[in-house]
Amino acid sequence: MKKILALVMAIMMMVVAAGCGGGNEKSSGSGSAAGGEKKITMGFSQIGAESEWRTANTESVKQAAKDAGIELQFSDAQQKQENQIKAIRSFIAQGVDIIAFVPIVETGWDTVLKEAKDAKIPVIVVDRDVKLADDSLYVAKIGTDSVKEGQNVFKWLDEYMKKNNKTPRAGGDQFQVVVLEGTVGSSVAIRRQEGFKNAMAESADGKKFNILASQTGEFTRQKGQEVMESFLKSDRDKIDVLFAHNDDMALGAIQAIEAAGLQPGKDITIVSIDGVKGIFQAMIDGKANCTVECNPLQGPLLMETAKKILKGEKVEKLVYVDEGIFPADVAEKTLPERKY
Ligand code: GYE
Repeated sequence: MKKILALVMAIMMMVVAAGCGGGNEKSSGSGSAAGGEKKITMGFSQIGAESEWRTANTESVKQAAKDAGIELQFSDAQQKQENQIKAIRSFIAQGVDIIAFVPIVETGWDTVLKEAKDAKIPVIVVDRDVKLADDSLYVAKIGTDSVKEGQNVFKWLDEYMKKNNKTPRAGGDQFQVVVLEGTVGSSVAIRRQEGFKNAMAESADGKKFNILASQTGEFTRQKGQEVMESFLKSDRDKIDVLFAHNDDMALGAIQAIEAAGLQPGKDITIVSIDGVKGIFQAMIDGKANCTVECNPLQGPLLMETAKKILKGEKVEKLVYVDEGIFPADVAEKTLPERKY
């Protein structure tokens, strides 16, 4: 009798255990509707569509949300911080589970992020940096290292000029550099410039370079072309180097340089940042010399981080995505592998 009772109990325990197992599997269905969990809603405020890079960034976020089964409320700010603030307020009012945004500029976010915190909605900063009095207003930042990108631009440039026995076009002992900067007040423009200048100041060869002019081209092809035209109007026969904070501005500038009767990539050495397909083609055509990669494919890491935060898991405060450097001589081989 005792034996039968023990057997019945053992069988019962097995049934219960199996039931629990099934239940667990269901609830760990990583937020997908099929998993029986409530679907996560993310409010995402994007800056706009100023560059090829930005388009790739937007696509990455949208695709990754789909793949992760996250409902994305996507808002395009058309290059205006006030539109981003409005979007974040509307995400709060809707009661989304989590907010992510690309800060167009560094400052001016304290109030709205405090409102998100008070509403207990976690915030992830994507791509660019924010400057806040209280860093606890966001949980994590996913992006790229703009200072390092600027440093890498200078390092590549310094070596390239030496290796190719370049001499200043207008004579003298200094290369004349013009810079097309990104959006005024954006962390990316500030830090890329800082990284470039610091590397120049620290290098033994730093004195061989002079920044002749530096102005914003707002990260767009159109503005890059216009500003390059004005640089060429005053210094056509002096400019040795163009450093563009992004590839799109370099692509616009190439047109201005050709229109001025000069050869881009030869008369003027061109180095920019991002690594979009357009600049790879320009390098293959001999019209640009190097791109320092800035990786826009941040969607998957963003979704993974969002899920961890909502599960109450600890996440890194700052994560940088991987990036490389691509001079013109590897462009042809690399272009087919480029994803953006
Ligand atoms: O380099 C530029 C874009 O914030 C890193 O913004 C990003 C920059 C990127 O529009 O092309």
